[in-house]
Amino acid sequence: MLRQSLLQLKAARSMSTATKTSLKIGLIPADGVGKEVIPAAQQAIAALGSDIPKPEFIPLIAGFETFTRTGVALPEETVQILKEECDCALFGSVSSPSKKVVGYSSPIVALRKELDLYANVRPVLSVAPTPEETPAVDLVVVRENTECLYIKQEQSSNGPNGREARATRLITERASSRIGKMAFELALHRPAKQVTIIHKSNVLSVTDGLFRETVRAVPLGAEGRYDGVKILEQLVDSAVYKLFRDPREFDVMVAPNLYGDILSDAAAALVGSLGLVPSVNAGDNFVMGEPVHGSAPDIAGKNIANPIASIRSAALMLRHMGYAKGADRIDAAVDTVVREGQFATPDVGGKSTTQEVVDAITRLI
Ligand code: GGG
Repeated sequence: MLRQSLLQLKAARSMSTATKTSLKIGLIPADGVGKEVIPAAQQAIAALGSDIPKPEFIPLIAGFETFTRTGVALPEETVQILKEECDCALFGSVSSPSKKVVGYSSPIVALRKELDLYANVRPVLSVAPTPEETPAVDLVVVRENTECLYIKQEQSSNGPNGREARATRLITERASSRIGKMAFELALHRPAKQVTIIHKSNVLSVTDGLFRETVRAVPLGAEGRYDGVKILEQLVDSAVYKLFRDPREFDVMVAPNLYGDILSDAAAALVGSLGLVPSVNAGDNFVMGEPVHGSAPDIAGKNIANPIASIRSAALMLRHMGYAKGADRIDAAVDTVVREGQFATPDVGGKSTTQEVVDAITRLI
């Protein structure tokens, strides 16, 4: 089944799920529409009944609003509870200001680091008219999550041309190798079995060159494990062009942090809305579901945000932990609601509220 091939990393994980009697899920809605879509995902998980251990939801705070209230964007207590008490988590969306605010730093970037969630796995899949039909878009962006320009080492100074600003871009062998492995593992379980390395090493030959070389070397040290996986590479700019011309050329796309962020938002346009695209932030010991969309302040609080990206992120998180049956039930319910089209939020051309869509999905679960 297509859905099952999306994310089957559990074999490579140490997380033992078989004996759990409860599942502690940290909920961090953060800012804007996060406050509406995370409760939606909670409602979908709660509807699963005995297909997963009894869920226990732990509300946690982070975000720009938390910063304006408390002076801290990611309270230590949130990190501590996630590390010590939670089995997994769901994060909503954050509204970091575009201008520097003294003392503020993005809590999602920090969380990914704190929990060593080194991979952001973003499947982009169009809903087929019937389960048997081949979807027009079925790809996964595997985004490195801990380095690149997102290490946030920026400086400004005055120079002969006025103010100057510089940012350090970090690419390491370790991070490139482990994200490469994640991409190859995913590809192994997908029908097309193809990894495309996204880079710009014709210009950035040192940083992107290292990323490209290291990912390419992953199968060499894997004792034939990835022999059936085809490796391609594509410069990031032409990858975007190809993505829009013929998304079927891509299966698993593995990219440094910034390219992966941009590519996955772009790919979302191919399936109708950012409001449909889920992700998980995954490490070796923890997984956190997160819709790809941001906090959408223009529609926040209006009960019209699309809850599907969050609900699918919950399914992806459960699948990653080995709860395939629960994940399948959520995905099947979402597929039916999307296909039938009776309940749809305005971003995908409908008139329904967030709650109406969640209720329709939950009824089917
Ligand atoms: N759920 C994805 C999300 O919140 N996107 C916006 C984002 O990544 N913002 C980064 C930030 O505000 O720090």
